[in-house]
Amino acid sequence: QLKPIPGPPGLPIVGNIFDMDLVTPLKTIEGFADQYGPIYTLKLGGRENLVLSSHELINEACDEKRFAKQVAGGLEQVRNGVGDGLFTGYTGEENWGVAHRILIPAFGPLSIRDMFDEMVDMANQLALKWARLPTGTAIDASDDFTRLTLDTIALCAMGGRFNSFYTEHQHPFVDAMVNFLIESGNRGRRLPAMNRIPTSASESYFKDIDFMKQVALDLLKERRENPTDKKDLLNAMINGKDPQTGKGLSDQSIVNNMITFLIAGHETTSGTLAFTMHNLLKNPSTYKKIQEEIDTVCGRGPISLEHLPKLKYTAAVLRETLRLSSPIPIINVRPHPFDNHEDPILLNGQYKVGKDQSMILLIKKMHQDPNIYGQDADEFKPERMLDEEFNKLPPNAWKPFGNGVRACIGRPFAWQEMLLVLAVLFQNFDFYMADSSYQLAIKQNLTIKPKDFYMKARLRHGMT
Ligand code: MNH
Repeated sequence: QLKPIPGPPGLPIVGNIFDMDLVTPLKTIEGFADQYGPIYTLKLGGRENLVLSSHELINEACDEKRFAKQVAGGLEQVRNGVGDGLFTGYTGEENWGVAHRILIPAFGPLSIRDMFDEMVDMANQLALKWARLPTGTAIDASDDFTRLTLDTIALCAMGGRFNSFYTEHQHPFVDAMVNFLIESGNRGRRLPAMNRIPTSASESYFKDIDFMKQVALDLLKERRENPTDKKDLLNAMINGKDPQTGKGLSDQSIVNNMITFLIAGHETTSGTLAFTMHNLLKNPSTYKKIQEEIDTVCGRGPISLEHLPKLKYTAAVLRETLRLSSPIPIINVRPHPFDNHEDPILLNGQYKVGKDQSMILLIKKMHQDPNIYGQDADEFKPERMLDEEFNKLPPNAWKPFGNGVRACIGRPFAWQEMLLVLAVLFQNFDFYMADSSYQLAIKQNLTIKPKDFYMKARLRHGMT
């Protein structure tokens, strides 16, 4: 029995573009989910998308035999800058497979452990900066976490020192990247013909792309001129051969993936850290618990790799933050392009999906599905994410790192970095909201972050 799929009516040809909040499109997409329910249609960029937000439907859409990642809309526009790099490779595209197989070991837990000392270096730079601020300075959390995570990925992955903590402004890569991502999103919502009109926006868009390429090329050139046997991502890309095809990566592919790592490797991690601080400061009992755990496990000496797996509550805090504030709130799939599908393709046996239809999985909304997380689904309660509870969650109920073969390759990297940073920060500082009446607002480009969230840091004892 086919059921009709509701959705905002929109206009002929341009669809729902005028319904969208231009600054925070996520607001509109979530708002329609409240209004139209767990599946609705949204017409953008000349395509009709299905937006799914219940666990029941998203669980079905995560079946990789039937559905696969779709690179469309804003993400397809990101290809203007990073081509067939890992994040933006089309399903089945050869270069994606080659890069994936070459890079999987380089992102594995063993390689990540080797990066620990460099991660410590960066975490200490952040702590030193905050220790030296005049008492009572309001810290823009998203801003300093961006410095931290960008410098960390550049150093650990490709041996570059961006030194963002030593300049008043962010590294110029950040500006170019932010504008590039915002404009990619805008282009993805427009009709293709509109994007061919030269405008000042498109002019600076392509300038930003050239700038990011130059940053990556400089790092590549530097490495070629000063070879090391460091086991990092850049060396894996320069020297690696795909075990399946014997192929290596072209310089163009290396640059595409370097920019991909510089972007994907810092936006999400910094957003998660900023949301984490916000959630802890808004929920004082959780703040107390994380500080106690870090004091007990790490004491006042230097943090070591062995401490990290013992930080059980801290891990739960991160999981709970990723649930409520998924920095990538949406992923896109479509019926698998290489599969002979049942006809018609049905979701839940009742909703018809077109063979080429885009499906927007609203992960952040699913993370508040009361069928999974109960009536208090919108509250910050890390206890529900301690190992025992976490491991009992049904399949595909917690998806901040995406799905299947296209899930995040940087997860162990991000996890190690975030645990370490929280340990260093809570060991050394007491934190306060700069403005206790602050209400969480969100800044969106490819990812979401807290907007205008300021906090204060006071040294607890001398620096450790
Ligand atoms: Mn990451 C893919 C979330 C940290 C590099 N990442 C994804 C996806 C999500 C995601 C969701 C899937 C996107 C999609 O389906 O379109 N990533 C995160 C989060 C964090 C994160 C929440 C931190 C917290 N990611 C990192 C880090 C790096 C990285 C750190 C690099 C060092 N992520 C990637 C790459 C992909 C990806 C590369 C694409 C993988 C692929 O498709 O092959």
